[in-house]
Amino acid sequence: MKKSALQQARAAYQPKLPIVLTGAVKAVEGEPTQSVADQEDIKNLFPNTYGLPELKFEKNTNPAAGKPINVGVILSGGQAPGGHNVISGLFDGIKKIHKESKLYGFLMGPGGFVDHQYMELTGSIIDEYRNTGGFDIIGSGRTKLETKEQFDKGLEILKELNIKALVIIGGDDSNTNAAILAEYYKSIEAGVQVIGCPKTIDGDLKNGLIETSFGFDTATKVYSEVIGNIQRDCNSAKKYWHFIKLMGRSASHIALECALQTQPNICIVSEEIEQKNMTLGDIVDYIAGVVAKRAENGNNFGTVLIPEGLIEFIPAMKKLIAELNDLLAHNAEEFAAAENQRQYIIEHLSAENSAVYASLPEGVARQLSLDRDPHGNVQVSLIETEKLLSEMVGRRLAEMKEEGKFVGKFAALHHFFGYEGRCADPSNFDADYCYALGFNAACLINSGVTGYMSSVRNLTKPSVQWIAGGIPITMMMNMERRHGAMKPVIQKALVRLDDAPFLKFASKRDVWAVDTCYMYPGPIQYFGPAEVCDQPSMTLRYEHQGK
Ligand code: FBP
Repeated sequence: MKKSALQQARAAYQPKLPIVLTGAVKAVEGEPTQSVADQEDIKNLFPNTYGLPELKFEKNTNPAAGKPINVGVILSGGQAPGGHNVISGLFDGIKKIHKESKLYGFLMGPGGFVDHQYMELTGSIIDEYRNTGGFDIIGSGRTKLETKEQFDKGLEILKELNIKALVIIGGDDSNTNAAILAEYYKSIEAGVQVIGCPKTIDGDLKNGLIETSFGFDTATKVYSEVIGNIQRDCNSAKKYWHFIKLMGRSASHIALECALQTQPNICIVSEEIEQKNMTLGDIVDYIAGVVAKRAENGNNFGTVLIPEGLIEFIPAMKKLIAELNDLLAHNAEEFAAAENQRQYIIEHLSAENSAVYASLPEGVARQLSLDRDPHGNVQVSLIETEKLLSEMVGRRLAEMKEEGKFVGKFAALHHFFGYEGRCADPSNFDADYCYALGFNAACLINSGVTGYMSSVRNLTKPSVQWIAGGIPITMMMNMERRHGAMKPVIQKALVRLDDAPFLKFASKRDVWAVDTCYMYPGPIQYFGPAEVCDQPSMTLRYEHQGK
């Protein structure tokens, strides 16, 4: 395959490992752990893997000789920059344990595991993909692993290939699957370890010991570059308001990080909308107010960042979606057969939710009733919130004009940034972090544990100083309603309004709204001074400063 000059130079990049992982390691046990909530329920559901201790790797001066081990790997869910480096780190890690070790990749996500679609990942294949973006080495998918039949079917191929450990690289839902699989294999003494790795550009799979999920750093840098470019265009032409929706199914971490990097006029944070019990009308009034204020100063241009998940956080919409999820889960066939599906929903919802649903524009209403993803989530990336908001703002401004409260012009353009950043070549941060997560997963396998997530932390320090270990996945779990029933799932980490990144944004936004304070971060740099190339996300930096 022909490679660009940058691809060739990146292929030669050697990710930097935490110093502790460069030699032999031993796992040192910390305190036993508890789940974040619903301890009794989680304990009962995970009798074999609940309450395990945190692990931290330390130098081992007297290591035992390693034995060859066969390992399987699955990429699960949405793409995130750095997945290939997790796999190359894992490959190098198991080869370091013993050069006869083998790595098998299951194709197109968990589905490939169940259907026995796989390939052996050899050194020459791995070398083609080092430091590259994408998940194309083996592909990814969203099949949910949840039934005993799937687990048993998967076990057949693990036995056939003599695979003793399976690494699942995924987000909260996929790591929930990893925990359930680990518990099941332990309960039947299958002799297979299951290890998870924290992946998702959304940045919502984190806690004290998982400081960030991989891919967030690169994706937000890509989006911030483009937002910066739009802002420069906007400040040059001075005639458009740009409504920019940013990916992130639920939490607003991506929008917030991009706001910190680019200083737009407006950034909506879904978690704040929920906490302040705001309506769609309140959000529209706020945006229209800023547009009018800027117009008074002759500035008929600006930028608005909108998190993808906003709709689900507007309290009235949240209630509606919860009831809609149950309605559709329990009446799937009847709904599918209904002649007028909108009418069917209006007739079957409670009066309050029915009124909200009926008031929605046709397009949004239809999108809310479309198929859920395999984990039961509304596919928010299909809902065009950026257009919905700008249309409503346009209408509000027309009213304000009649009342003499708006004197300017309003012309809106729309953008949605998501897929543009998910497969970018990983930043140096993600290249190092992902390689370390994969290599560390091999160390967890070598320690014999199961039901753990690879944990690499101290991430605002140079990568050689990072701390490596593992945390029991059950520690991150609680009970939530999914597909109409209570299920154990990893708790999503939403933006905290009392945490440093949001507080920083909140302290600046009024000035950014009225004045034009745009920042232009420019493209990701891979070679050059550390302050240009190796800075972690602002979210991570503020979170660490805040501690
Ligand atoms: P993961 O949670 O699987 O990492 O995926 C996140 C995400 O990129 C969301 O930001 C987005 O809403 C969704 O995937 C889009 O899904 P799809 O790739 O199936 O279109």
